[in-house]
Amino acid sequence: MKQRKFMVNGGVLILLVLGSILGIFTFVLGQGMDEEPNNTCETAQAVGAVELPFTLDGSLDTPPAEPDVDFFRFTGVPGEGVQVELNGIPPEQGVGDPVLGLFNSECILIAVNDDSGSLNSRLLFTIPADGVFVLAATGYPDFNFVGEGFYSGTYQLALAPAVFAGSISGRVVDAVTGTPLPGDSQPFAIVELYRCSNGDCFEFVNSQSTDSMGEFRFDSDFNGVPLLAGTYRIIAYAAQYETRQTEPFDVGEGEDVDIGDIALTPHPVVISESRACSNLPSTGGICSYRIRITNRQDTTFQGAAWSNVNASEIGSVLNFTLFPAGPPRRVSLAPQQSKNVHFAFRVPGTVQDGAFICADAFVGQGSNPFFDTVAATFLFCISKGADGEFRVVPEQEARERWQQLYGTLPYGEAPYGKAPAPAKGKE
Ligand SMILES: [Ca+2]
Ligand SMILES: [Ca+2]
Ligand SMILES: [Ca+2]
Repeated sequence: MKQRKFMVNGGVLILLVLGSILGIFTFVLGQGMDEEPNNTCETAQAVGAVELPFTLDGSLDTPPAEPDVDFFRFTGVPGEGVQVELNGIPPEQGVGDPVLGLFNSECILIAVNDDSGSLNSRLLFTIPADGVFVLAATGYPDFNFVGEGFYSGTYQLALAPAVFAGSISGRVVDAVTGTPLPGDSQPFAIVELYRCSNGDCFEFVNSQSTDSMGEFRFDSDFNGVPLLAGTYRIIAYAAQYETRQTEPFDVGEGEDVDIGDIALTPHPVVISESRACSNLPSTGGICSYRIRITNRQDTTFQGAAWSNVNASEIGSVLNFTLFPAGPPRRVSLAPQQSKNVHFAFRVPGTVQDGAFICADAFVGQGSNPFFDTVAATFLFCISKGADGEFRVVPEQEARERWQQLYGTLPYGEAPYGKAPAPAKGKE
């Protein structure tokens, strides 16, 4: 068994040396080499202290024989930044879809990366306080690092010093009025940070809501690791605004970059404010509410507005319902004009306690408004409490409960619109 492993490694070595001599492979032979057995964190191959950059060549012999996963134990200066790549190379014989793991000296898994821009893996971390870190190389989908990956082949583990940036900050504003767009109330502005490499900016780094002044500041990725120096792009979106992405920009070592204002263009027609219905007694009653529609164009707007009521935990056989609050209302607005539109629906006292009843509103234009939508927003929710009364749920609580129930942001707050947001990389 041991001999077989040795032969595989020997074969890899010969292949790599031969490849280097013949110039078949464009990569440099690693300074370290995978030595079996190293299949558990506890029996990790001791690599010790190395000077970065450092590379190590290995192979996964998984399947068809017994499982293979490779653990390597390193030491370094606590707090120093390290960037590790696990690349399946050369392309023909390389591990097709590697997975990289980072463990601490107690063999507790700290971070995992499957794909980073390609099927190869990359992790960024700071060396723990005791100066010890263990890296594990395996193949997808062996996220438990027991050697049950679907891929075998050769790989190179490449460690390099990580050069950290300071921070990236800015502000999101309305392109027409210049007003800051807050993230903690309407229109719930959100910024996403992507890292660029090889001309693409698809590597998701982090996201946050802007604060009440429309401002944001990133100083780490979503794992809490400081930002790498490099090139970034920000995508900003807010309810009833067109999504916008910045041009790529550079952030140097230790640099704090303020990219200034990101101006979002409002949709041509917006539902600018709303008034929820008042609390209702346990016997039920009419929930009557209002929205304000504003035409932000320099041309007349013709269309229709409608509102849907969406309720769950109502105690019926289905336990949920969805219906329109009356017929759609015709809307005609002169340039920059605003108008109030009223809706109402009757809530029976028979719905069960705990019922969660929400209303949204849509505006569509032209003669096919249902299919030519220009504005949508979540309005409010009322809930039947233990005492049987229907009360308006505070906005933030309503949004959170909506997300729990339906698994998405409420209508109008998702990044709709024409500017496409890039897909988040599988992290
Ligand atoms: Ca191996
Ligand atoms: Ca191994
Ligand atoms: Ca992968």
